[in-house]
Amino acid sequence: MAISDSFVKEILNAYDLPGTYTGHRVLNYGHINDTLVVELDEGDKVTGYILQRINTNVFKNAEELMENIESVTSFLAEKIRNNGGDPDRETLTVFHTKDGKSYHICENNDCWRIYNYVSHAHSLQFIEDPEDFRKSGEAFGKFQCMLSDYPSETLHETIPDFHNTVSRFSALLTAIEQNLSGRKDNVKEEIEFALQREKDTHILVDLLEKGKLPLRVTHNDTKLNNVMFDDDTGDGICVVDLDTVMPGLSLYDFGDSIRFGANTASEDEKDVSKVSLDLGLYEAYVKGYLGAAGESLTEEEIKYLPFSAKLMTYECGIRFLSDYLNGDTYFHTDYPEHNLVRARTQFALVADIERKYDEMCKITMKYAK
Ligand code: GN1
Ligand code: MG
Repeated sequence: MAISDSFVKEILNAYDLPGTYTGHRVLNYGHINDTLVVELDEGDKVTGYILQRINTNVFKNAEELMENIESVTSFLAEKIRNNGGDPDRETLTVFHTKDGKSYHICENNDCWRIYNYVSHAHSLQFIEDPEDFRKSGEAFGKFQCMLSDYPSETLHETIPDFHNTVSRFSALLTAIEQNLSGRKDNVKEEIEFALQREKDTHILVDLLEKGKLPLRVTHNDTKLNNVMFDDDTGDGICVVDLDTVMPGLSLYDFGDSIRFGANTASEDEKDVSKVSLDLGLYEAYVKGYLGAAGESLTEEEIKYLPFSAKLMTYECGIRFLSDYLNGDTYFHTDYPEHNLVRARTQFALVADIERKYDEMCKITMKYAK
């Protein structure tokens, strides 16, 4: 994504931020939105801001999306303030345009928003030290707790059925049936792998329907790179990427974190023999997450933690596979087989989780109180 300075200036012009624009850099980690850090020179200091293009193909209603984010971040800011924390570093803040809007629509119809840039902090794409993963578990556990009394009925469902694995499975069946990309014959093995596990897709959805798992306000996209770590302490200080904060299951958040962070390979590793579930990392996350959120979780939720890791990995795999079959219309891709490579890593991880499942259950119970 190349964005010209004049384009950035056009967006900044809609806002009333102090200082003179001196340049920007691209942050290219997400698969959905485009993100830049822009710098404004205020004379005695330079302030960074996050400038982000909302993917309106994925988030159809920017108004509702931003309403959710503004109200969740104000709620969090107040809690952080009351706890003696610093809301400028511990949560996102949405800046308003000169005419009071939470996003700006450019002449070309692009939709952009501006957030504070969390300074003296960094994100991680890969875990090297298990302690970092424990801290990320702690950050998401705390996030979950802080939102436990948020009135969930006031939130819009920014993407309906986002983690409904039964719907995701039926979307896969449609993608196979339609074969819009004509690639179906390349992925017979992957399709077979996905179809064999259909029964898993009903488990959490059924428990929720029967009232055996509580509906909470959850993040729903708890990838490692959605936590900002303090440069000095290494603590996970701020949870970002709040587009999918909606009512959901705590298990979606736990499972998705494991899927991404406890994999010994990256999400788009081409050599699937490098993919495996690192039990040490699994343990580190369980420890951090249960340490921060444990009290608020039910026995049933804790019992399904290992399963959620398998299910969220499977779900992500079938989403990548569906997008590959549909002709790469959803996730950003860097090369034609990118979604297939991603689907393969997810399925390899599912297979490894199946092998290590009993061990994962034992580890989980060790930290359950
Ligand atoms: C997308 O934007 P990003 O990269 O944080 C996706 C997640 C997937 C993830 C896979 C709104 O997240 O659901 O798990 O890619 N977000 C959306 O890496 O679909
Ligand atoms: Mg995201």
